Amino acid sequence: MASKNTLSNIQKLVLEPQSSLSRRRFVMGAASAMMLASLPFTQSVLAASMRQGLTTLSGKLFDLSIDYQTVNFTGTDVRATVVNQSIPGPLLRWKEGETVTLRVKNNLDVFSSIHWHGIILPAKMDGVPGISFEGIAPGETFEYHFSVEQSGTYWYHSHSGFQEQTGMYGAIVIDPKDSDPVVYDREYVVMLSDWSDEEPESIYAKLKKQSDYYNFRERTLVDLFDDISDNGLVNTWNARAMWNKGRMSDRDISDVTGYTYTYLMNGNTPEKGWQGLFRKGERVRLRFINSAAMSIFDVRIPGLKMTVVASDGQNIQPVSVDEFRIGVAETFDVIVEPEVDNAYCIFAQSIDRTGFTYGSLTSDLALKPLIPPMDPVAVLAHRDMGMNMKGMDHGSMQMDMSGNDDKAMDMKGMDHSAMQMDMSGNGDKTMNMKGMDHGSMQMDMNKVSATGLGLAGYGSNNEIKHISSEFGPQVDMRAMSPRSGLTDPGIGLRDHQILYQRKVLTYADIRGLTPTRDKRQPSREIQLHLTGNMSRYMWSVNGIKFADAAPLELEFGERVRITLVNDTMMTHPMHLHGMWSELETGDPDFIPRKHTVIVQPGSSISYLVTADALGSWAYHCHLLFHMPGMFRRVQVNNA
Ligand SMILES: [Cu+2]
Repeated sequence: MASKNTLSNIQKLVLEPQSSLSRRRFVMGAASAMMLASLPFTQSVLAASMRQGLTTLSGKLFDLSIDYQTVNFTGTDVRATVVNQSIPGPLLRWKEGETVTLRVKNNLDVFSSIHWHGIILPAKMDGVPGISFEGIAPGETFEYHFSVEQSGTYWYHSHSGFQEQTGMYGAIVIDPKDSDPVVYDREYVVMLSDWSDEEPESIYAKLKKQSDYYNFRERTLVDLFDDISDNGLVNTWNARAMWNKGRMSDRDISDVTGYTYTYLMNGNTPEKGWQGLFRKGERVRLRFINSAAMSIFDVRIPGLKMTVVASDGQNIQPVSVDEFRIGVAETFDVIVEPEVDNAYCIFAQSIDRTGFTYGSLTSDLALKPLIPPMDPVAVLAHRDMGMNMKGMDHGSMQMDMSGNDDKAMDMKGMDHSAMQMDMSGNGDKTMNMKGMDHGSMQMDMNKVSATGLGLAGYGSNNEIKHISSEFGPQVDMRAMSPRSGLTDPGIGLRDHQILYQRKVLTYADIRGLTPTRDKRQPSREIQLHLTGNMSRYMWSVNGIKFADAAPLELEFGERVRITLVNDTMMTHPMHLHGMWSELETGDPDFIPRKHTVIVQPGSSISYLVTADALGSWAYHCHLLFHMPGMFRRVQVNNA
């Protein structure tokens, strides 16, 4: 581990918090200004682009069929469920302002459905069985018909059973009605997914029986002796006792891992690798979509800076990064500008480092890219349990230091927890949160509204409350002092700036490109806790699983804040259908709109919602096997 030789770097940063922060801001600001200047609103050049494995369908009328098909990704023939005979299904290309009709024929012997993820449309076209329609019966054709009021990168997938895991997903690209503010010469969709030869029902049953079935990264006796020699017996014992008491594993990052999953890029296994061509000097737009059932990916292209230009289909102020985390169902568009002939590796490793997929962006199809090794597996720390670092004993601090994550935090674990995170080079102090001792320090106190809610754009000002339904055997953890989910690059990425000089995207970096549409203050706030009992593999919201929960009622037209508090040790990508989730990243004038928001373990995050879509909508964790429990119906009623 490199923990010792990075100490001095961390200390240096800690000593110069202000200068390093303002310098980072300056650099970012300058880069953004430059990008914007070089991005006049001119027509983008849509060069003839090659998409291996993705068939593109465009126009206004689409015939899609859902079928069983035998596929072979690993050497074994397995039955898949597919759209138009391919995995992924066809890439659908729409145009903003047009009306599309999609006739979807279900040839399975069970009900099926297609949900258009991130598309704003009438409730009955949303495609969620039991919420917005009945589902598509075997042998039936359902006709979806709606007008397309947005542009960008999206995707579609089945919302029936676990069909998504067995191949039912595809990309959607919507060309803007007017000129595209993002200029590029060539574009590719990069669709990431996870494939298993196991039936999803069998994976789920195994998790129910033994939640760590796929986790082979539990600590071993050898680790124990390493810890003791590094940290001493007492400290190690204290640290271990805490984890054991909670019956939790500090390496429990993913429920389902590379043990059963093969990670795919545009339907290609890592053995095959996907290839995209470029000519040097071109601006290449890569539209990343995470269409996995259960896998969160960390993406980078060694040797190339990525300028993130869109998040969940929505243009953002360009941010230059070396790496980003993409939660299940999120999309990010990036621009890369390779200046030399080469084969660059588009590398996507799973959050738990049990596997990866890759493709190459190459000037010559004969060239093979250098595939980098995966980064070390992260170890969960106290902060991931939403614990305040204050008042922790030295034993626990020691434990964190033995890991390969969180070093910046732990160095200062003694007091200024909020500032700590910023020192890792990814933070942004100006919008810090609740439950943190120094969060309020940076906030302009005048900006706190009379209602006590906190102003639009800045997130919640309310206290974190664990309500009575959160107590019981169905919940095995509650975050006592949840951190901000904004400034944290996430487990396993926090030290990448220091160790590898990789700038990792955080939500705090995201600003909308166009001004906030609804500038109203929220009239109320809904605090929702993401809860679970890990060892029983039970997932819920506020301790109540979907089957027992009342719907969440919104009044048509109201502006509401939703604050999500993650009381578990897993990262949950939360997806609200039908309406935008306007992430409060600290700039009320340029609030970015998302459809899926990652909530980091032991952290909280807030977004605003304008309830402008009548009817019944789904709201859930997008991890397929969390969805049965961690799900709510959202009902938007006429006032
Ligand atoms: Cu989840």
